[in-house]
Amino acid sequence: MKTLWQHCHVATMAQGAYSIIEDAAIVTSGAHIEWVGPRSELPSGDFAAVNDLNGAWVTPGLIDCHTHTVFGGNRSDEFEKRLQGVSYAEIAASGGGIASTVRATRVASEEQLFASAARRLKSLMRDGVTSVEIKSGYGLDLANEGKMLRVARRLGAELPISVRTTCLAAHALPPEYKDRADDYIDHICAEMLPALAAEGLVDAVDAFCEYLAFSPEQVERVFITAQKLGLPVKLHAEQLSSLHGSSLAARYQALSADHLEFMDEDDAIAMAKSGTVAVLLPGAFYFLRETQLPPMEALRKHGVKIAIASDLNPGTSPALSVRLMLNMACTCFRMTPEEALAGATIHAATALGMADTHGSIEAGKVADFVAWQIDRPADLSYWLGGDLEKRVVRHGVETSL
Ligand code: DI6
Ligand code: FE
Repeated sequence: MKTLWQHCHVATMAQGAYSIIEDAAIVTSGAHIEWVGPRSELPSGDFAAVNDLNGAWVTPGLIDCHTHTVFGGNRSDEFEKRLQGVSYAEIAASGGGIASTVRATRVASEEQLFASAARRLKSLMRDGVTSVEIKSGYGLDLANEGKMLRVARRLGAELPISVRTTCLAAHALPPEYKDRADDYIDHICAEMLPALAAEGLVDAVDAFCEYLAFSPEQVERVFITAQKLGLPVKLHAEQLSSLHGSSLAARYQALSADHLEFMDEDDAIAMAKSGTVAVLLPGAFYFLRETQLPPMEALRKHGVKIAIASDLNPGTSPALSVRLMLNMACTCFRMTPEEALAGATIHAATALGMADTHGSIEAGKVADFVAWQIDRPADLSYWLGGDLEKRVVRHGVETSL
């Protein structure tokens, strides 16, 4: 069953650039793209349906490659405190921060977590997101990390969005392990990761490498376990200080290292060598009112692929729009709209290990795309949020929310 989509321009995002085809046509066959090119070269064929896109600009479906969408409660109370001058680190040290979300997540039922996460996810989807990564990391014990990951899987099964799960058990120290971080890491490696992986709940393994979380040595033990289980790794690194977690991630061929404000040029060289994607999270930078900028010139100079994601989480980035993140990537990090869009499509797909099938509009890939009623692709990082007129196609089928 072939479907023709025409009267559009396409920013294919192949090779990480707009790679524009004007007056284009797209042929989908089932869930896949069979052909894309200038309409004048459209191969003849029988189409079960012909869709007029009314002059839209078509881009790949947006991919949000770093989120903590599943969590209990929220932390707008801490937001108010921070605005009165209390720092994120001080709030964390006094039992708030991640620990307060852990408490709220542990007491929430799977049903409650599903309902609140579905609301947030639908907000991202209304903004053109067709694939998302969702991390655990607010359960911090086997039962509750499993609960979070099952909710993430269920979101992917019940909503028209592809979900990649990441186990972030090494996000913070649970209260049961106070002052025993090494014991908690042992528990993650010996019990939690093997059990969660055996249940098929884990697509990748992440950790928070930071002075207020886990050391590079502790992270390395988690990576070694992940490797034994055949799972790819990624890392929260260099967000608040420089521990060279990004170089460590590169040594383990990590899919990505994320945040990175405090990384240096040697880290960039290591990441370029291993093909580790730099995932920048402008929402967290903005929301924490950080001033240290990620080293854009070093990343560009060494050819590190750069992705942009929402980091949707209750503490540092309550961001419900990827397009708003594209704007912030441009205004805060001085990225170009083209780099930003590549960061939420093809490079985000690479950061999730799914670039063979997703992230660009090319024959053979999955037919996930958005037809935007905009004047040019830069509009996607120009408007500050809002609801742009669009049609979203996932797996070759137009979705509605
Ligand atoms: N870095 C972040 O920005 C989030 N986690 C992390 O490792 C913050 C999570 C939170 O504050 O709840
Ligand atoms: Fe994060």
